[in-house]
Parts: sequence; structure tokens; C-alpha cells
Amino acid sequence: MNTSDTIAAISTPLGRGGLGVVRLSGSGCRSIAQGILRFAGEHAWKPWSSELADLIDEFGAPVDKVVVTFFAQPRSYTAEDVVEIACHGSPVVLHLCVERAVALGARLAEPGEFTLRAYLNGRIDLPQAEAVRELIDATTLYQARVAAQQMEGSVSRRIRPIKEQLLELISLLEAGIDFAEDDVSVATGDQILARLTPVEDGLRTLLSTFGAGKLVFSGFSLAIAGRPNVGKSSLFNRLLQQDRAIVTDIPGTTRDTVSENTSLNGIPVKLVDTAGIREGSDLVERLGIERSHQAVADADLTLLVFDSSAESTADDWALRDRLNDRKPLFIGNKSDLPKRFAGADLLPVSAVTGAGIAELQRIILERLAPSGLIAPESGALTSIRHEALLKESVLALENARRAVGFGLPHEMLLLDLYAALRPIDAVTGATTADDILNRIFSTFCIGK
Ligand SMILES: Nc1nc2c(ncn2[C@@H]2O[C@H](COP(=O)(O)OP(=O)(O)OP(=O)(O)O)[C@@H](O)[C@H]2O)c(=O)[nH]1
Ligand SMILES: [Mg+2]
Repeated sequence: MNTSDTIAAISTPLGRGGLGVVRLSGSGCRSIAQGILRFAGEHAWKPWSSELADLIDEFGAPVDKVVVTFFAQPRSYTAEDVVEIACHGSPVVLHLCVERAVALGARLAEPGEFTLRAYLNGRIDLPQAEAVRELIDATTLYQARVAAQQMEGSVSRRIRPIKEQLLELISLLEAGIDFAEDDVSVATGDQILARLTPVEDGLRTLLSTFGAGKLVFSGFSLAIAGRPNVGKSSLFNRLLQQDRAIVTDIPGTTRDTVSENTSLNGIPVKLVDTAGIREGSDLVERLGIERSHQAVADADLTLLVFDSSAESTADDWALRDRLNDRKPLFIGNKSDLPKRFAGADLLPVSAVTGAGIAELQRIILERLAPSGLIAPESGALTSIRHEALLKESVLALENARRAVGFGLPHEMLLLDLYAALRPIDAVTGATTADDILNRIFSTFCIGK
């Protein structure tokens, strides 16, 4: 992909709206914009200010009245010269605007290319670029808040010092090898371990934030299971705040799993209602019940619902024992009716009146995030990709620690350290050989 040309794209969603914005980025954006716009007077392209213009077609006829904003490099989204043309939000006008820009030398931007350029130009790092996508994809305000902090570099801020320490160690060993004949002292095993430990600890601490962090964007799935007629579908509807699943007093009403997405304290939740579990009477019901078991197996957490207004029976205990290894939450529904269920500690709720639902939601969150939801600015790991990479790095560091223990030559040790650096680089963006050389020359006094 060429990154020195000027790119153009409609930056607002498809369809009609009050406004639609075409964005141009690259050194040619002003001259291209000049060709498709007509300003009232002499136009000076004053940076970070807006001006009214006509958008004109190839014959010079006006098609729209637009507001043009110029962002001078490097203080722009891409760190290049950027022109934003705010048209009225008509798809035909927006397409004409882009077509005209392309006719005058711009190229249609690839998906994400504006953000890619911001990254390539060093304005943002990879986690920040990924956060832009997450902010745009956010479905809850909480997700948006976390993404906004990541765009500000909350994750990078936590990884950077760890990477710095690793680079220091690499440079130390490289210097010992490359300049052995000079009077650069070679680090001892203990000195190396003393530098290795904080890197490992730092990564492990960061990795430990992932348990709560992954909830933010990946969310969790919650299955509602139990015997027929205990009120699973009623509870499902209550948690969804929507009359989604069919509720009747006939046992065996729900015959297939029903799932719906919602959110809990800003965390996405996939809620699954299931068919009541019993010895199935007909084929369809039996197939439905198989799916109930599958849903429980797939779920991050299961609510095992009992009817607290009915006497407990052997069937209740059989079901409890059967699902026990999934560690479900035991719910006693129909708490608005007199209690007759005995022999188990159930969390009382009423799907009909809503009693106990807030407490149930609190307990669900407590189970999934025992140490609480992450603060948006905490820089907790939220991306599965980052987690996998940092785990790989920790493994390589463990190998390095072993290599030190065996007294292996530093050349070998460096292989492990580079293997630890590579995945960190894949999170934050690459380290070049220059980075290491610069460090060697700036932090060590070589050459006398
Ligand atoms: N009083 C009272 N009745 C409830 C409550 N929850 C559900 N019910 C009633 O219990 C009956 C069964 O409710 P459903 O939600 O269909 O039960 P289910 O567990 O989904 O049943 P199946 O789909 O057949 O397995 C309906 O008549 C509901 O109105 C509750 O909290 N209090
Ligand atoms: Mg049901």
C-alpha cells in the first residue's frame, strides 16, 4: 500500500443525514480540494479553521454548500495535511465529492487507512489504533469510556516501562558481546536476574488484569436453566426488560433455546433461555432439552432456577447434582408467593414483581469479576490478542531465566530475550535495531 499519496473517503455512515463528511489526507489534499470547491474569495487555507464553499461538479456547477476545515500536518488525525469537507448528508452528493477528488488524483482510502496513517506517522501506537476501532464499535457507554482511555494510551502507558526494562537488559547483554574487547564489564547471572524479574513481574501483573478486562468488550454469556414452569422465560424477559420469550403456565412452553443480547452495567451479555429440563415426553422436547444442556455447557455462568413456592422434589436434587460442576447460581423464583421449597439455599427473586433482581445482577457481576469492574483509566488488558502475546512473552522470559540458571552464553540468552520482545512489539509496534543501538550508545560509555 502506498502511504505517500492522498487518500479520500466518506467518513460518515452510509445513508442520508443532516451532514456527511468527506475526508482527504495527504500532501496533495489542499490542491485536490481546491479543484472541487469554489470559495467566495481568495482562499488562504488557514489551519484549524473552517470556511464556507461550493462543492462543484466537473462543469463548475455548484452541487452543495459545504464547510471546509483544514488541519495542517502534523496536528491532524493522520499527522498529514487533512481536509474535511462537511457536505449535506446526501449519498449522491457525497459520492460526487469523492469521485471528483479521485478524478483530481486522490485514491480511495482502504478501510481503516486514516488510522493506519496515524499509526505509521507515529502519532498513535497500535493499542491506540485498536482502541479507535473499539470506540466506534462500542455498544455501551462503559465500553466507550474504556476505549477512550485506551485511545489516550492507557494500555501503552502500562506496557512501555516494562518494554523499556527489557530493552535495557538486551542492550546490556549486546554491549557485553559486541564490545567485549573494550572495558565494558559483562553482567553477572545475578545482575541479569535482578533485571529480568521486574520485567516478568510487570507482565504478570498486567496479565492478571485480563480476567476483568476481557469482560468489557467480549462480555459474557448467561444461561437460564431449570425444570419446566419454574419461571425461566419470565426471568429471561425480566433481565432483558423486554417481552421476548413466550410465558405460559403450561410446563414445556419453551422448546428451543432463545438468546438475546443485552448489557449489565455496560458489559455485553448474551442471555440464553432454555427448555425446561425433565424426562422428555416427545422427540421435539427431548431435542430441546439436549440444547438446554449444550447452552449450559457453553455459558460462562448459569442461573439454575427453582420454584420456591413449590415443595422441593427428588427431581430438583437430581438436576442440581447434574449441573453442579458448572457452579451455577441457585435461584429461588416466585418469591412473591409463600415459600415451600426447603433444603437448599436459594437466592430469592420474583420475575413477576422484580423483587431481588437488582441483587441478582450484583451477584452475577461479582461472580464474573470478583475484584470489580475495571476502571476505564486503569489500562487493564481487554484484548484477547494482547493477552495471548504477553503470555508468549512471559514464556520466553521463563526460558531466559532458565538459561541464566544453566549459565548459558549470553548469545543464547539473548535469543530468549528477543523472543520475549517480539510479542511485546506486536502489541506496541516494532522495535528496530536502531532502537537497541541507540540505547547501547546512549546508556553505555563506549569508545572512550
Ligand atoms: N407468582 C409468580 N409467578 C411466576 C413467576 N415467574 C413466572 N411465573 C409464572 O410461572 C409460569 C411459568 O412461567 P415461564 O416463565 O413460562 O416458566 P419456564 O420456566 O420458562 O417454563 P418452561 O418454558 O415451560 O420450561 C407462568 O404462569 C408465569 O406467569 C414469579 O416470579 N411469580
Ligand atoms: Mg420457558
